[in-house]
Amino acid sequence: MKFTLPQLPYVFDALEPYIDAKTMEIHYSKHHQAYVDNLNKALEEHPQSHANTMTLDELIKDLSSVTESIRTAVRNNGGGHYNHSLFWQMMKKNGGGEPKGTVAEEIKKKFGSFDQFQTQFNETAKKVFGSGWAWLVLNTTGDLEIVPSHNQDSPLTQGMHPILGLDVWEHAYYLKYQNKRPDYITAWWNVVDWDFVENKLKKS
Ligand code: MN3
Repeated sequence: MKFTLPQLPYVFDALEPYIDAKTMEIHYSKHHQAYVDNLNKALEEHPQSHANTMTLDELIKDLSSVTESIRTAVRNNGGGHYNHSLFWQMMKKNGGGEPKGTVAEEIKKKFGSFDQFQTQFNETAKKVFGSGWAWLVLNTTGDLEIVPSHNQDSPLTQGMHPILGLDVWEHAYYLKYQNKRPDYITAWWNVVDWDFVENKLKKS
């Protein structure tokens, strides 16, 4: 199976001023492309591997069944491809605000209020040491939970379903925010696509 870069659902400057056009362009067309290319390369070098017959979801869900010699490459690059493909869809121009519908109800039920949820999510995102992500997931018992992940690991590998995720790798914000990750996190809430999150929750 040959993987390809999915179309970005908006133009590079759509999320300005919160996410600048240059960062979006490099993040999508260089970083994400590299994950796709390196995933394909690892699989091509092992044409006999069962991994070549698996979908991206299957690879990430079932990393342990991937041939050991390419498991790390699939974990990092397949994870990068999977996470970024989701991340682009979790944002939109004129997004943000507070969620409605099921997501809003479930967040309130689990975290007490949207503010409390946001505070806890922000803390998790700030505390990721080095490169990684902060996620809102449906955990293995079907509850909402906020979890971090390192590098390009996906909660999917742990049997959880990511509903919303924030890339806190420096490549996601350094051009505009430099060392000020908290400012990037605060700005990012303005572009969250809660409709996508709602649909993701219903399908998970
Ligand atoms: Mn990234």
